[in-house]
Amino acid sequence: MFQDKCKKGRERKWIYFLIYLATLLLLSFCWYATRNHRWHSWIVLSCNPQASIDNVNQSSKLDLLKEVSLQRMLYKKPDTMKPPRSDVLMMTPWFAPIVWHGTYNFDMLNAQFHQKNVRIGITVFAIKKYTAFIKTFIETAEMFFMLGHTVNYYVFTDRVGDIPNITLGEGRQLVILKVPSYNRWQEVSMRRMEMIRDQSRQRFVNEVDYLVCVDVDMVFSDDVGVEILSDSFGTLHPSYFRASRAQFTYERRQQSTAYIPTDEGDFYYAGGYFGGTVEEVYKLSNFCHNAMMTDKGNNIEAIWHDESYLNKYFLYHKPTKILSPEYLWDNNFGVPEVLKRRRFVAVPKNHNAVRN
Ligand code: 5GW
Ligand code: MN
Repeated sequence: MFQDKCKKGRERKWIYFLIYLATLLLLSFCWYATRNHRWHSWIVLSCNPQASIDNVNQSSKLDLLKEVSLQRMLYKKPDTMKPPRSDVLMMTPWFAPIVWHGTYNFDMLNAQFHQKNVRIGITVFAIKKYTAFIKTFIETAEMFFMLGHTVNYYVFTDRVGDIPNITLGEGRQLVILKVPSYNRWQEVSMRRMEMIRDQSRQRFVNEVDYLVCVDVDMVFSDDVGVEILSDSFGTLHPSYFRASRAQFTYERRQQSTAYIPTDEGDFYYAGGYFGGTVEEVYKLSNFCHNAMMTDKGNNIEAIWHDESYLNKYFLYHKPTKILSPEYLWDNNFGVPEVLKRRRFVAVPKNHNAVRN
């Protein structure tokens, strides 16, 4: 009798223990499942080479790859222990090259881009009296800008009749886009983003691979080639490339969408020179235009107009390449030692004459 009781007690203990275990298992399962774990993070596909004869006949994007390869070239070996320039920053912390003379081999880059048959669009705005700058802009671009490549000049203007006839080199053409002119000069400058965005969608995406978006009150005075091309690129502003964060003239009012706090910012990018693939320029110009419209609705306009919004964009969408001030210079600042080339230089303008 006593032994029987003991046996029953032991059995019950076992049952309790098993129930306890089952509950524990159930609870841990629930916990695991709710934590969004996937029991299986892999899938099994059958890839039997014997059975893949059918697959060979199916086309793949990779079958259409074009080979890009260099010919034999003679050049000085890169020195792992010695950077080509030690007086300037050549690479950002997010591994975007900063393009300075002497840091790249142009022949290598040019050969690669040639094989890709790259098409480049350069956008420029000549509204009202700024049509006066178009002739020298294009004439000097014909001497220095992307020589040997396919180039489309996209001239946005309100005065189509003022655009002169200029003979262009082979593979180069001029496209004139008639646009409205805004009264306020700030608006003339800012609306460029909207027009670049709209034309990127409608036209540029079908006609070119890269876009270079620049000011028109400029002349080319040295080579500007494929070394500038990348998914997205900005240019160090000639006035601020040595400046501290505190000196950057970012928008500092929190009410504006262009606001950048004083403890943020990498560089001060110039509004007059940016670019990239059509897709990236579309994203950039769309962001800037939308930010401007939001501010307009709140009766605020960023301190340096489109440039302020561009700087906000590049703070959180880091450019994949950065151009040194060689690519956007103003001779009023002299010629510092670090500047080995002046490739694109501001035309001195009589502000009163041209702005009224
Ligand atoms: C007019 C008055 C004041 C400021 C800008 C304009 C203006 C600019 C204009 O009347 N027409 C015009 O086409 N623009 C476009 O905006 C040009 O492409 C010009 O290069 C660009 C930026 O204006 P900029 O060059 O006067 O600005 P900053 O900062 O180079 O002096
Ligand atoms: Mn300008």
